[in-house]
Amino acid sequence: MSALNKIARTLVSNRRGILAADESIGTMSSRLESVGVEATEENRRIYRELIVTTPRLSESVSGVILADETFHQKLSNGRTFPEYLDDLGILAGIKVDTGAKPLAGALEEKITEGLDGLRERVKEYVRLGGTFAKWRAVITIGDNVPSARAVRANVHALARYAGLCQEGGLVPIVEPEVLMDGSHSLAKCQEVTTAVLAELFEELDLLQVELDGIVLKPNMVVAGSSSPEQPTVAEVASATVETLRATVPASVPGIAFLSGGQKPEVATEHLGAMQHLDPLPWELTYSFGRALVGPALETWRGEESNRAAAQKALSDRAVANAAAR
Ligand code: 5MM
Repeated sequence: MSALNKIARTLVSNRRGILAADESIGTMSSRLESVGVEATEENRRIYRELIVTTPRLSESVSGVILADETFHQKLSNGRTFPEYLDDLGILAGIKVDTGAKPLAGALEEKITEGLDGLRERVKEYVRLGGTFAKWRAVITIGDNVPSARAVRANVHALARYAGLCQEGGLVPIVEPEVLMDGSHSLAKCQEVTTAVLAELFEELDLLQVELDGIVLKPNMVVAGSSSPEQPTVAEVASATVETLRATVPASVPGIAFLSGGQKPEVATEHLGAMQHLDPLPWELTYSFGRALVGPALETWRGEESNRAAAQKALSDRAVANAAAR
C-alpha cells in the first residue's frame, strides 16, 4: 500500500469522515458576523479552537481541513492546529486553492485559482504537518451553463492540483461542486454531475494522477434549492449512487460528500440511505462544512458560556453522520 493510499484510506474508513473548517477569511468573517461576533483574526482562532477541542471528536472525524490562516495559528495550549490534531489522531488538511474567480469570457461562471507556487506551498505544508489537501471547483447550473469551457478549465485545474499534491506527498481531496442554487430538477443535476465527473476522471487519467491516492468530494445529486419539486431521500440516494457508479473508478478509495447548503439532518439522511445501496466499490462518507459546524456556530454566538453547548451541537452532528455510515 502506498503512503498516499494509506492516508486516503485513513480519511474515509472506520465510519469516520472529514470536517471542513477551511472557510476563507472572507467566508469565515461573514459567518461570524451573522451570529454577532466581530470578524477578527483572534475570533476566527477562538472559534476554530472551539471546533477542534470538541470532546471525542476523533471518534467520528478522521481529518480536519484548515485554511492557511488557521494552519499557522496556535491553540491556547501553545500547540499549532496541525500538531494538536495529530495529538488527537486526526489528520490535518489544508485548503490550497485561492478561491473561485470569474472565468474570462464567461463572467457568470467561475474558475478556481491557486496553481502558481503550489509545488513550494505543498512542501511547506508537509513540513508543518499537513497530510492532505483540498481544492474546490464550482460549477453552476443555469440558462446555458455550465459551459463546456468552464467545465474543462475547472477539471484541468483540479487535475494539475492533484498531481502537484501527490508529487509532494499530500493526498488531494478533489472537489468538483455542482451548486444546488437554482430551480433545476434532480434529473438536470444528475446530467451535469455525470458530465463533470466523467470529464474529471478523463483529465485525472491524462495527468497521471494515482486514483488510489485521492479522495473525491462531490455534491450529492439533488434538485435545485428553489425547485418546486423536491425529491425524496430515497430518490436522492439512488440518483447519487447511480451517478457515481457510472463515473467513479473502483480504485478511488473513498467518496466524501460536501453538504452544499442542505439542512444538516437532511444531508445525514441522504448519507445514511446511500449505504444500503450495495454493492458500493468505495467508502461513502462525509466532508461536510456547514452541515457539521452550522448548529455549533449558531449556538456559540461568541459567548464563552455557550461553549460546551456549541461543542455538543457539533458532536451530535458528527456522531449522527458516523452512525449514518
Ligand atoms: C468550509 O468551506 C469551504 C471553503 O469555502 P470558501 O473557500 O468559499 O470560503 C468549502 O470549500 C467547503 O469545504 C465545501 O463547500 C463543503 O462545505 P459544505 O458546507 O458545502 O458542506
